[in-house]
Amino acid sequence: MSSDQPTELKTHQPPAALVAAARVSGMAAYHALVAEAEADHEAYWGRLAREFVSWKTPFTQVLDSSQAPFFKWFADGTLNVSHNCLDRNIERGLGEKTALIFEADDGAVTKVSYRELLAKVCQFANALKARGVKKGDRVVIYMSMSVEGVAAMQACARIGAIHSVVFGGFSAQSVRDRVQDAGAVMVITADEQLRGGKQLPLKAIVDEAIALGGCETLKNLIVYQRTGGKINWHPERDRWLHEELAGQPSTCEPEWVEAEHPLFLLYTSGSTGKPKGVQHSTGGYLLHAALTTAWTFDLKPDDVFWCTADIGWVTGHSYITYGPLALGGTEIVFEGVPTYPAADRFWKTIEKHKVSIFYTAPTAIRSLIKAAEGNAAVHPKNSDLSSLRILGSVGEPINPAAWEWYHANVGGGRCPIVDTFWQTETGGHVITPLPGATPMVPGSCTLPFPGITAAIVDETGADVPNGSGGILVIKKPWPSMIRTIWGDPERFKKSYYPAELKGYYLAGDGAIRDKDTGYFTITGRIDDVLNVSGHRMGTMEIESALVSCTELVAEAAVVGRPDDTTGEAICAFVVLKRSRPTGEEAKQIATQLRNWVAKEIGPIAKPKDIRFGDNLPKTRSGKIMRRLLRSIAKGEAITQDTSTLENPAILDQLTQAN
Ligand code: 6R9
Repeated sequence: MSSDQPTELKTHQPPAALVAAARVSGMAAYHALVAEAEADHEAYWGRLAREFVSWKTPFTQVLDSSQAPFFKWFADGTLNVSHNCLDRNIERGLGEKTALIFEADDGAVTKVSYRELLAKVCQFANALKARGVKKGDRVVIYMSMSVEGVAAMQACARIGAIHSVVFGGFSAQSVRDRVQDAGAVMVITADEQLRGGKQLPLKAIVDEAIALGGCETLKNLIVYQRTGGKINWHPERDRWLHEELAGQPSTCEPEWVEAEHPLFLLYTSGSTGKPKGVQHSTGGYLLHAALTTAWTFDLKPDDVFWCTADIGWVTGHSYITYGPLALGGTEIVFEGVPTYPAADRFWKTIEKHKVSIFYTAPTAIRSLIKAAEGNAAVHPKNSDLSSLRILGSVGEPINPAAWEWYHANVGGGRCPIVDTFWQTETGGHVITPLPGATPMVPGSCTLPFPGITAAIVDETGADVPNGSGGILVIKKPWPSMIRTIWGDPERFKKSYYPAELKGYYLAGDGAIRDKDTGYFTITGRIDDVLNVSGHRMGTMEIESALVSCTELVAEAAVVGRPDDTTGEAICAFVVLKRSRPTGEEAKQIATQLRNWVAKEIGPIAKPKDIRFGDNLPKTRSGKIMRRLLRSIAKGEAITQDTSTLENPAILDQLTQAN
């Protein structure tokens, strides 16, 4: 994306009417907040924690750095997240307000008020307690988008159980690994999920995961009946959700937990090894989820908010299950896919529910641009999108061309786009425009959220001047930061607080700040993490999945290459145990390996390209030279120094292989 650096692009000012009414109104207000945080970091966060969160016992200390980098926020305060999201809104008079608008795959709509959602969550919480789930227990949730999925998360929060949602596209092996690592006592799933008119298995995958072994901590499996499709039943272990809920009281005293009590684990990919369980807190996490929903999305009482992410990703946690509900908002929970029944589903759904704030991923926008260019009938201009006032983007850099299209065709030229940079580990937005303040430059996530001390440094932790790229860090701790990696505090320290970076949080992305504006542009991961359609995947993870096909594969190296639609595409270079296949046979084996990876990790990890070689380019010391593989994958001429290569001839072979 070097050809479209933001400095050459025009700046878009937020519309005056929006600025006038915004929660953070104008750049002066933004700078005042930044200055307040700079003057006294703790006082600033303490003030906001009192304003945005309701505490059972007020905290007396904001930040405890005594065991850095294991920071504690608001540690002696107690609260309950589900009380903040539900009861508190009812106390404010919002009981009859719609909390969730469930838009099913087939277009059926179910509206759930705050009062109804509270009753459902309480029943669910009581059902979990009846099965022996208690504070601190881990519960894996493997469900598609549903009211029940949101309620399951809130119910865990209500009783102090720690949820770990696993995205419905992950394989049995991945489910097993997560259940095992978390030591989960329960899995909540559905019989099947509905996506794009198709019924896809969920319960059957959990059965398979358990059959793989290693899930000894698991006592119960609760199954939400979504489709009524045929499933196997293990009466000693499996329970229907509707039977568990029947007869449970619709009130449940919240479990008041300490602010540092873990709210959830969410597994995400890193540069080495298996996915790691990112652990989030209760108090600090809730504060940032609520605060960013208020300031980045300017959420107001009349808004209809729609975040299209899945609850299996952090975006679904912060901007479906927690942030909007903490503010008493009304939001869409969407079960389907953007292309069903046609590629105008997003636009028709915005029109149908008069959505005013719409938050999606660049990969979805790019594929809908393609669809609209190929078929005028699904172009957003055929839908009434006048209810929209703010648009958002998340998950990967949005290229300026997609930004401009989104702005003009979806936002009618009048809606600011908040390009929100953040990570599973950060809990909420860390660099983002504020819609009623920040002038926007397409392709740039602009400026740090007030109170987030984002900066760009070199390998020694020294600041680099604007205009020079470097490593993105966050200098001071912030309330919603990752607390640890579940069961592996050493890995937490090594991954995020490496000794050479002076105690700064290492994000894992490269970035550059504009010389004049100081605006940040993310240049991509600096580790071995790929971003495919906004999904994070470790190259090592895919490599180990490939080599675990021991019958066929001797060695594999995985790299990313740019892709117009998915951002990055997965490219695998594979050495087989047998001779190098060509033609039809190569195609067949490639298909077999793709399916293998889908089984090991999930379909999202299937390599797009698989190339076979007699060997891989290696240095004399035996290191695979991934930078050469990246050039080959991109189809670039190799200009790098190859003198340290042991086997230079392999480059020609891999370049030609397909
Ligand atoms: C929220 C989420 C995190 C990684 C992150 C970065 C990329 C996310 C971005 C962005 C550029 C943005 N990323 N948002 N890159 N601009 N607005 O996506 O969390 O799944 O943990 O991914 O995604 O590379 O490090 P997660």
